[in-house]
Amino acid sequence: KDPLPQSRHLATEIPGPLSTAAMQRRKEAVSGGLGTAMPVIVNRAHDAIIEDIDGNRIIDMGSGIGVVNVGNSAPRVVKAVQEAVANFTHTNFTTVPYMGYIEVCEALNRLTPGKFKKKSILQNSGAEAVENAIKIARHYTKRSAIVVFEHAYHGRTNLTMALTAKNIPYKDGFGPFANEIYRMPMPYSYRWLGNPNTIAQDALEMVTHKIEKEIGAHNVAAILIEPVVGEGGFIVPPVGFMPGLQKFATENKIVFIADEVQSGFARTGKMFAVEHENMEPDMIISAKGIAGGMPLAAVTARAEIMDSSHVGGLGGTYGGNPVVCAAALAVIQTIEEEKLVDRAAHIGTILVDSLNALKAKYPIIGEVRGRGAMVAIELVHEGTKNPNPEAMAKVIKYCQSKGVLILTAGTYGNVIRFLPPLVITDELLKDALGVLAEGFASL
Ligand code: PLZ
Repeated sequence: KDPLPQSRHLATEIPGPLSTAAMQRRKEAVSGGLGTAMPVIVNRAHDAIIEDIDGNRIIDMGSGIGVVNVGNSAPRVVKAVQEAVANFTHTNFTTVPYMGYIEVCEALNRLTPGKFKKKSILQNSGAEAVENAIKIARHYTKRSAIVVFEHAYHGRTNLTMALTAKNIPYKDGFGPFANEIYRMPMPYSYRWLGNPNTIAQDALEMVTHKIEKEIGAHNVAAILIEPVVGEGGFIVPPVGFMPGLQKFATENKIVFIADEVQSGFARTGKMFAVEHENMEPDMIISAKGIAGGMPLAAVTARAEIMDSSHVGGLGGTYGGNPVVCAAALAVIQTIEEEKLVDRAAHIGTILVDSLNALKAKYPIIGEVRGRGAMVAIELVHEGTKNPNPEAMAKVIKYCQSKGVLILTAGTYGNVIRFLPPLVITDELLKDALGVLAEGFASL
């Protein structure tokens, strides 16, 4: 098969006639509860280019929501999956174990920060891993309260909906929700009303005071936080906040859990985003980037926490399926051999420089923020901080019409987020940013 050229190409209008016809079939056959970011049908995708069925080549600035960090159909992943599936498709790890599962756990225990003995468990989705993390922390501490934050996203299952902050679209009408979940203020620097110079300390005092007075620290099983808040709009907690929180957790025998589903696996210019503050969480949740698009998620924690459940207390039919484990091992090899952690930092520099130049020109860009190749801009009305989702929608639509796929985010629906595959060439990245600049000029 011809390799897919890593360049943008418009063969038709976007969406083209074949995609438009297929989207009509989708409308008839598929639940209306699912959204569509870009109404084209993919034919194939390699590295940072998605080719649709009309022959358009689209630059992928979203990586399938931060999943194909190693690129779409990365060669090592394709080979590993093909070999694994030809060997055996499934036994269930708790029925007849296999080496791939063990090796992925060994790799996670090695790659996650923390100079203590760790163990892991594998699941199918980020939400399922978050559910397991909470189960394990509750079992270990024999406590029930869970502390989460404003703007958080942790999934769409019943428990993880309760952990997630935003009502529309994630929760509305889907309750009742699980109890014993307590939501705390998130120090969102751009929108913080207090003293900008003492946000981390002030927020820490506020949160720990609330935990002590409103819940009782001795009732708290876990504090769950995204080291870079993902769906909520790429909010980076101010430096010092998370380490302070973890110190409080440790003092009170609370399990400190980092949800690195979106921020992990090389995305932020570190293997895990907590490494930016030299943190060693008790527990880390991985998914998305871990297996190059194959469904895999994991919980990694201190061995004593992971071993506290009784035998048979944890499990699942597919979790850590052999084919998916082979993909994960190939992803880890790719990240290490292609030095994608450094590459993420490099991409981040290009993104931030280019977006800051745009911000200087267009006052509706209120803030440029993020870590590594996890960067966003927040759009506001000129001279205010009032969210500007209309401008966001127009810019995104313009980019799509020119063959650039860019994702959105944010509690106020006004954040444009950049999560390109880490193998994207500088040339392709700059082309996409050029189209984005045209999008702002077109407003
Ligand atoms: N934790 C931090 O970002 C998934 C959601 C897409 P799953 N984010 C993308 C959508 O609209 O459904 C996510 C996340 C963080 C957990 C999850 C959940 O991961 O694999 O989607 O279950």
